[in-house]
Amino acid sequence: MRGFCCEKETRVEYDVTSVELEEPNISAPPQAVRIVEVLEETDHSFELNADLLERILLDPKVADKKVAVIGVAGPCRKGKSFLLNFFLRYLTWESQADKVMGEIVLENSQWMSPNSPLSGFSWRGGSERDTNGILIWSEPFLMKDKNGEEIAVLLMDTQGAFDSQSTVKDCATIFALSTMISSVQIYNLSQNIQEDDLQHLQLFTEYGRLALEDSAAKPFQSLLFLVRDWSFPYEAEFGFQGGQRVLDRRLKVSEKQHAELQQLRQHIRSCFEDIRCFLMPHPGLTVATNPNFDGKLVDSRTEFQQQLGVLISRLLDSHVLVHKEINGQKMTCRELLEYFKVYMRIFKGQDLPEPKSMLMATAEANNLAAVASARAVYQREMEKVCGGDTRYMSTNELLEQHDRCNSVAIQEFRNARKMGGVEFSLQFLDRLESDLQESYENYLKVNNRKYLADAESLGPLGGAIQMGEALGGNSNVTTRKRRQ
Ligand SMILES: Nc1nc2c(ncn2[C@@H]2O[C@H](COP(=O)(O)OP(=O)(O)OP(=O)(O)O)[C@@H](O)[C@H]2O)c(=O)[nH]1
Ligand SMILES: [Mg+2]
Repeated sequence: MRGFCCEKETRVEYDVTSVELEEPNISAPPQAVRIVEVLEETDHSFELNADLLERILLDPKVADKKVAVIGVAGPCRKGKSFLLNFFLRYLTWESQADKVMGEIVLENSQWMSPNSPLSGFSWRGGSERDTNGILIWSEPFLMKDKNGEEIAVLLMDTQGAFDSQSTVKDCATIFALSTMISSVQIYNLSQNIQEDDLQHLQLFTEYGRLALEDSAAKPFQSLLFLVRDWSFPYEAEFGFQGGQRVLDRRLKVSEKQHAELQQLRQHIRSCFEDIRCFLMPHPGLTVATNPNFDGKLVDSRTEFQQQLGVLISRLLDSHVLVHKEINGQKMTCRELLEYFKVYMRIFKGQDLPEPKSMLMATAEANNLAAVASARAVYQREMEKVCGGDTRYMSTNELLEQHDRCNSVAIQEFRNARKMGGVEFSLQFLDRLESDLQESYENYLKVNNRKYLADAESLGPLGGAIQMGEALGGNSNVTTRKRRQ
């Protein structure tokens, strides 16, 4: 693994800025650029800044090089952009080292530069979300992979999930896109891996999987659970090893578990080729709470600095760097661009179902269940009086029976305990009414067929009498308009 010497630290200026420009000109310094924007002011649609992405990925320096994409995603306000800036630092140092120092082995820790304020991807303290959409660093870094081939490394930052301005669809789309584009997706979590974290991962990856063509292969590549502020090193030590133990426990499937829990775990395992976990210590109160903290590592706990060094130098180690692959093919930057455009088109289109919050999904499910049992009540009651085995009855009589059974069924629906509130329920009531009307029309047809069959069995005279009755009494053998 390559290291860096102190000389470098004084000579090399970080060529980074925290400004996110939409349209950098050719000579602008490298910077974080927003390639996917969520139009929150209007309809929450997604816009790809294709020109910008083309300029980055079709740059002749990288266009036909294989690519690795490191993406960070997860709940908002948990230090994602902050972390990514250290990746940026590492890569900046390494690319400078290549230029200036050639193959000289340098001290590893110098890229951490304890007294430099942290810049690059926009980050900040406070409770309000910061990152919007998806950003990448405008200059891919060139590294050599284990075979000595040059590979372009892209860093990708994403909007945090579950902030107060994003819909479930926004969160699912951002997370899914990031999972589909990354070769290593970092799932950044705070304190622990909890069941709800796994449920969200399931929801988001399932959404991504829907957007992909069916294929036998696992759809996504490497997933790293990154647990920040891990406070139980006496149970599992910081780093990859302790992380693996926690992960094994969380993803363990046992027969004693409820089927739902087993399924969730199987789903996650089936989505990724490789799943790891890293436990990070707490960085100290200055990092977590001081509004004037500007990102200097010297203000963080030594333990945190050490583990940051371990994590980043391991993930970006050229011997283990994960190439971006799609269907088993290693992607070049040029190819990745095309995939990006296709994925965006899918997410912008109308084909994908709307992902829902857990409450909405549950409320919808139990409203639908209430519709189904009310419909069953209607059928049961109607079958008793005008089912296939019963005799023909006049249309008025049938209508009366329908009105009676309809009321019983509607009452059944109203009495059922349902989640989601009254307003939400109304659309299901509407649906029930239209289902019942449809059923009534079927009963009416069956009844009319009985009438014809009876008429035939009575012969020409009886038939004429019955026809006369029907025409005189109730010739209106038609359907009634649905009442509002
Ligand atoms: N407790 C804790 N705080 C951290 C850690 N790393 C960074 N922070 C702080 O977390 C705050 C938010 O950092 P950001 O990088 O902007 O967080 P983010 O996840 O990108 O936030 P959004 O873009 O809004 O989703 C900053 O005050 C950081 O100093 C960590 O490991 N633990
Ligand atoms: Mg951020």
